[in-house]
Amino acid sequence: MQGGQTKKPTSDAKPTIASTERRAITLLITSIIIIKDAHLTMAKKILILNGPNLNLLGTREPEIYGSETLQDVETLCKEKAQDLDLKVDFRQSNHEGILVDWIQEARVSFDAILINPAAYTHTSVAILDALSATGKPIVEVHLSNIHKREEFRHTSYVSKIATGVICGLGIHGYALGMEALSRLLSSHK
Ligand code: DHK
Repeated sequence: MQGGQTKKPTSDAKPTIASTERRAITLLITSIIIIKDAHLTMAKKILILNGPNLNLLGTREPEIYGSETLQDVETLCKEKAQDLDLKVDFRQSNHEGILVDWIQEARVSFDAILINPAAYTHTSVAILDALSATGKPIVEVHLSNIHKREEFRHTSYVSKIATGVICGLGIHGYALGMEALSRLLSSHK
């Protein structure tokens, strides 16, 4: 180079170590941003559990529990999940141990739990302990207003750990519970 001329960079010029490092760092930062965004936009998974006798919904004391079936409740929850961009897994069991196993599964496979423990609400320390061990947001839902009913239904073991409780609003309570969980999950990103 003479007379103050600067050398034009040519396209076949070999990248210096510094520029290679810069490119690698840019690539790394871009990948981190993409992975973080993907994680934030990934649909959250809610486990919806129903306890004993809820398989009989629609025919069981409709004056208390309503005329909708458990299938209707599942359909409502799946529609609500689409609106809220959530994934749901909807299950029912008449067996306490099966409900405990499913709650334990939620420790690694779900972000939150919506549960109608039915009669186990008032009796099950095992379900309370399993829910406590998840460390996840939990909404307890009841179709009927348990506080307007027999004395023994006024106590809920599950309420001792639940983030929130909804009762007395029929199957609409499930949709409200899902909205509450959606809000809780989006504020815990
Ligand atoms: C359902 C049951 O089966 C009862 O045992 C609970 C609850 C109330 C409900 O209202 O959904 O006491």
